[in-house]
Amino acid sequence: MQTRCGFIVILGEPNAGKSTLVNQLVGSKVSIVSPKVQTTRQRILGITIRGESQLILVDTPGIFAPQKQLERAMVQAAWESCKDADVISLVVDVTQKSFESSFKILEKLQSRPVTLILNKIDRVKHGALLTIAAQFQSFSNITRTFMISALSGDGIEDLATYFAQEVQQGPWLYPEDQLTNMPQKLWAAEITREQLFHQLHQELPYNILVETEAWEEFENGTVKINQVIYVAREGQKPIVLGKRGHQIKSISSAAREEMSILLNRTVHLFLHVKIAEDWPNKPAMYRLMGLDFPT
Ligand SMILES: Nc1nc2c(ncn2[C@@H]2O[C@H](COP(=O)(O)OP(=O)(O)OP(=O)(O)O)[C@@H](O)[C@H]2O)c(=O)[nH]1
Ligand SMILES: [Mg+2]
Repeated sequence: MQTRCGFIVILGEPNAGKSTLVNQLVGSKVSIVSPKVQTTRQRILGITIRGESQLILVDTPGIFAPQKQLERAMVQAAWESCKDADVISLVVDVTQKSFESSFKILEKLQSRPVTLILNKIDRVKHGALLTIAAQFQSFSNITRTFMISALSGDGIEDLATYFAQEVQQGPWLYPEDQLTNMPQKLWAAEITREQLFHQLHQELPYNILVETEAWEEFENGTVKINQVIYVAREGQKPIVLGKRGHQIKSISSAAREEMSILLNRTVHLFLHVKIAEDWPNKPAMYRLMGLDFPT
């Protein structure tokens, strides 16, 4: 068999549906998803096979005008993913009122060929979709346009077939059954962070970092996972804990349940909230997330 393999970078504004798309293509949850912007913080690989092609999908943090250090690190990670990409794709949320931010991303990519992915088509009428597609016509670096719903899976297989043709001939870089490059401990930290994004509000999820300190497997098949939730200021701790620990219990049980389902075994999850004063400005903390401190 003449195999093919390549890196397909998934770029887009925050909340465009990049992680949803990667999970849908891989057929498993490799990257966390939330209704809030800036959920994904680092580059995450989702690996999948179509025919003779191994597609290495690179989920990235959303691209926007960053202000804070963490935001700058995230946007930097997204752009750096393009360096060794075989295919660059741009996911656009068609429910947005303006596509200016997506146009800016396309301009920055200059002459590099881009696959345009219009996402969330389940939310707009067909006529409106054609008007939106027309707005991207002036970008001559767009090689193909796909219209999909990452959520329902509509249009996904045509996209996968296209990616499979676009990657170069060469050996597969990962074992056939590998779905991501993410270490288990980081993956488990992400599952908890997803719950923090779902259950906490305003600025709080953006000031939280989760570290898996210990992952212990027992002979009876159960797993014990210890994690630390770092907040950036003292005042944030009581909010994460909630009244009589109500909030942390709810976060813990939802994360534990999700881990149990995905790992298909019993998980015992222990969460501890600690204060790491002003951690978003501390380079050492970035390593825990797999991010470089912004330059
Ligand atoms: N209706 C609809 N919602 C979608 C679709 N794709 C994604 N979403 C929703 O859009 C929200 C954002 O999805 P994500 O996959 O987290 O978006 P992202 O681009 O990875 O976001 P960041 O990581 O923050 O940059 C979630 O609430 C998804 O359920 C779609 O095709 N249709
Ligand atoms: Mg994401």
